[in-house]
Amino acid sequence: MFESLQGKLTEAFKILRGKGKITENNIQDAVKQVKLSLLEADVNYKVVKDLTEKISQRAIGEKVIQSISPDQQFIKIVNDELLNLFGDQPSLDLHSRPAIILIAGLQGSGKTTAAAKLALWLKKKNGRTPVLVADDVHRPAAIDQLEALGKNIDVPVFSGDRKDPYKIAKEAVDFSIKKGADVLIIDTAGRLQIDEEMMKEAEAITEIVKPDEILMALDSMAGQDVVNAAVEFDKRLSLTGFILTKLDGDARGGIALSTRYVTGKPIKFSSMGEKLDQFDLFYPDRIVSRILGMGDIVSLVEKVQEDLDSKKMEEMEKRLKKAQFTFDDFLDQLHQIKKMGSLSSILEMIPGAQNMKDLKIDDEQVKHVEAIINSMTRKERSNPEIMNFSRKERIARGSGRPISEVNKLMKNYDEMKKMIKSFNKMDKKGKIGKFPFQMK
Ligand SMILES: Nc1nc2c(ncn2[C@@H]2O[C@H](COP(=O)(O)OP(=O)(O)O)[C@@H](O)[C@H]2O)c(=O)[nH]1
Ligand SMILES: [Mg+2]
Repeated sequence: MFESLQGKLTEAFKILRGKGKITENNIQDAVKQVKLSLLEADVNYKVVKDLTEKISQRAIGEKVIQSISPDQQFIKIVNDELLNLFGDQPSLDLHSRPAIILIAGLQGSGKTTAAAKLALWLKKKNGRTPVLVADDVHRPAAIDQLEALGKNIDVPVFSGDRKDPYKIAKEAVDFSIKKGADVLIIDTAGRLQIDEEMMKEAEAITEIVKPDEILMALDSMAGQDVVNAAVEFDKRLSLTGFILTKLDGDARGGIALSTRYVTGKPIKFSSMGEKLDQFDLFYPDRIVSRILGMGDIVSLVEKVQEDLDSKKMEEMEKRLKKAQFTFDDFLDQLHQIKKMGSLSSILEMIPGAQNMKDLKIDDEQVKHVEAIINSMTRKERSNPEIMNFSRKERIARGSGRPISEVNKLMKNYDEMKKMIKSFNKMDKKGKIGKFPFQMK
């Protein structure tokens, strides 16, 4: 999977190989090649635009690390931004008894196969007792197919009267309760294209059984119009996520990279083969490392950056004593916070910061602040006093945040600087030894 995208991205990384450092000039060629690679892999143009803007902003803003070459540093940036695109490891909501999962999607997308694979996965990996529901009544062969798969994995299949999808869905719930099953997986009908009748049927089944999870099977080898289908299904059914299927084929990557961005809904499972156990949770880091094929380099850069982090903390302490505090420091602090978990939970742990909880700094805001600082040039970060209106305007554009937020950050920065001065004073009196966000 993703071989061709991987090959093209490697070309982009080569552009920076042998260069002394990343500069605003040489980065443009590499970013352009990344853009072309993604477009050729059928990634939605909006996704490509957003992703490459972020990559470019970060690459320009990134500090040079002597022991890492520019291409390695660039690979890490692309890696991180791809990971951001997929978001955190998604979770499943299967707490109700029985929990109900509805599988929807276009015909041939792999619904029936995925339903059986999911049943096996829940049984084997989670100790659940699933029941499969054959609710695709339009093609009798579909019911037979699910029954055969069920037999194969030793999971009961309910097909009721094999005619009325609503009645089957209703009766299936009673059936599973009687059977003592704790999870129900409903396989529904699909069409080759979005079809009003099919949507209405899926909507009505959803109304009847109120599923905990509504997952759409997405053929990762299909063309870009599948992303539009995903948007439509989500509009009508309020999906809770996707199952990416046929990842064992020569998928170009477009579907995988576009759906999360376009719908905002996570990919929860990946299905990669004809065998029923070739199915697992979707792990963003694994898929990104497949797309880049650069796992070793990514871990190398991570390691170097971690080592630098501890050195940086020491340096920071020195700078704080002198009350020098740049946006680079600000960003470092933010990264430390992100590594440690949410800001509010950290504030609770800091002596003397309890009353800061009222500040209600939410993690979303932290992300915005990070986006703004990432859009600053290196010079702006280390000399915040050079900030003027046109710089702020550019930063606002680059980070996708309103200029009022940039102004607010500048104000916060000034306050932070003042606060550090007073912390240093307190330090001398022996009251607070460390800057609030620092933990050792
Ligand atoms: N190679 C491969 N084939 C798959 C995968 N999932 C499904 N298929 C095949 O794709 C075809 C359609 O799958 P099916 O589950 O019947 O799709 P449905 O129409 O959405 O229910 C069948 O031939 C499946 O064997 C997969 O992950 N990898
Ligand atoms: Mg089917």
